[in-house]
Amino acid sequence: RPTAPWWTSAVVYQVYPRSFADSTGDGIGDLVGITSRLDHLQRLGVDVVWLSPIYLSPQADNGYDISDYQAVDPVFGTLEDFDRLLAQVHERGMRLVMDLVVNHTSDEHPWFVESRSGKDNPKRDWYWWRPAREPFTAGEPGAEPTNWESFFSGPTWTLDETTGEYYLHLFDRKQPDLNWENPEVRAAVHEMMRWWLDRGVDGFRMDVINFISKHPELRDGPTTGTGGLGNGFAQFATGPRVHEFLQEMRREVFAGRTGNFLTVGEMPGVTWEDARLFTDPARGEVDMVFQFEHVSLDHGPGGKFDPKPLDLRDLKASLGRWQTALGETGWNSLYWNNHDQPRVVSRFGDGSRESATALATVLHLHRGTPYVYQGEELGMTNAPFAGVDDLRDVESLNHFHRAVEAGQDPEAVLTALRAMGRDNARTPVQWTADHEAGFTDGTPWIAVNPNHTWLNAAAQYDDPHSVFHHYRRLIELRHTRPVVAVGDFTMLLADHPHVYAFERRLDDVRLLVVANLHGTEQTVDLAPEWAGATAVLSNTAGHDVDASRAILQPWAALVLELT
Ligand code: ISL
Repeated sequence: RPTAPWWTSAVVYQVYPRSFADSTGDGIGDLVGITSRLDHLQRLGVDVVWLSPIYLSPQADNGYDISDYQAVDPVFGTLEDFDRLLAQVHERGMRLVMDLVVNHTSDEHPWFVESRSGKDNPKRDWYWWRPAREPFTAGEPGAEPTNWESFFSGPTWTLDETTGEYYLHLFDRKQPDLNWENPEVRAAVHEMMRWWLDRGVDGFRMDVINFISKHPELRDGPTTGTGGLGNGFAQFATGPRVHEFLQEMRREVFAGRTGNFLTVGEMPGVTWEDARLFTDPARGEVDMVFQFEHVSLDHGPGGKFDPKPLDLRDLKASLGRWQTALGETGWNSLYWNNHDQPRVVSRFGDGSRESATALATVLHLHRGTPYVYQGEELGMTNAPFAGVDDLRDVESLNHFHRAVEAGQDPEAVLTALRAMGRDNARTPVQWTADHEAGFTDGTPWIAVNPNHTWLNAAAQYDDPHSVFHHYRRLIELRHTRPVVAVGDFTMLLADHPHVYAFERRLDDVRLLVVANLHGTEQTVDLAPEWAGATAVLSNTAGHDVDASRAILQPWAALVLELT
């Protein structure tokens, strides 16, 4: 067996800077705040910090709209603050990975300001400009060059009055898509990446990187969207040149550098067949994908804001398929949460400490690289948003206004946003029971969850049964047991509606993971050889393993070992 790369036994921790820790009292988290809390990460034992965007930005999408890739936004601090954070992360034996958002820029980026200034501008072709669709006149309804619906509601095209042409934006109108067909665009991105690596960063998490190659004909998609709009996915996802672009990036940016780097391709909608190509080490594209199949299983026919209950069998089928598909070649990320997803303990759990630790056990015992999203290690929950005024996210606000304009009941729209909205992940980290959860001395940009009075880091440090310590033990298990990192995976009880069970095996070492992901007691029969196994880890919910039968209290999770 070839030696596994370092990141196969690593755990990544995602920091969303706006909501992590505020050192200035302006209510917005910042780099100095992050640096002041590195003890927390070290205690948890994570290997890599992924920093969501800190670059100069109008903050239309909380920094995923960048106007200068080589400057730090003043709300987060200065480049010197960044260098100090990086040095401190390294000092503590961790690595720092930057968010690379290069499918699009901000409309306030100088590249776009130039591009929009005239049809003859040398940077015109750096973005996707198209005239109105025949026979329409620019500005008329239906004149957009394609029928595609934006991820953030409405058409993916906005008319620019200066030249009377439309520009493409898969996300908000303030996030115009770069034209990667143009070699100057690619060279500019490579140069910027080298600049950050020269500064000492350890790699990149690449935002929607499977969208950078579009089919240049830009054809209409099936009209499955809201208000007659279409789905352009087949035209912009995993386009004809995406593998070429990623191989070129690897060569241009990483060739000749020594170090332990990490590249992660965030790829909404990627298939496992394509994921295997993207992460086959022999092809030199990215180290791992970050895919969304398992967090789309509770989306109804109307999409994420039309949620339906999760069927655990679907979750097992999805995660199990990815384990098999990337078993020999390729690598996957493992996550329940990021800054775009509702909190898992509210979504697939029941809000309890037991459900948080049971879900964590299941995820962290899969093969792949686990990601912990800030606050997840505390069991932070969704937020009780009272009304639309409590929401901040551009996706949620756009959806609310369009849905209500289209005649939907505002209360019903809010109910869906409460369950699925991205702001659930973005409330401030709950450090203490004090004023604003110890996040800020001022007024936070988004309300702190009132449950911080009992759900907070300070309360958990001294409690060995806390969610925090359970995550710490799971991370330690991955570091110390090669079977967790690289062992084979076999799903068990695939048809059981409430119990998630699987086996991991490496040479003579076998681990059995059994978790009751339901609020009622469950009894399952195990293969007879497990009768003599020893428990390596369990959460606080009770269980009883007698001979080959396991009786599992609600949300009980255990890991057994056979050697
Ligand atoms: O959460 C989503 C919207 O329903 C996803 O489709 C999400 O937009 C998608 O996974 C891409 O996310 C990334 O790019 C976006 C940014 O808003 C997200 O925060 C980022 O993670 C545009 O840069």
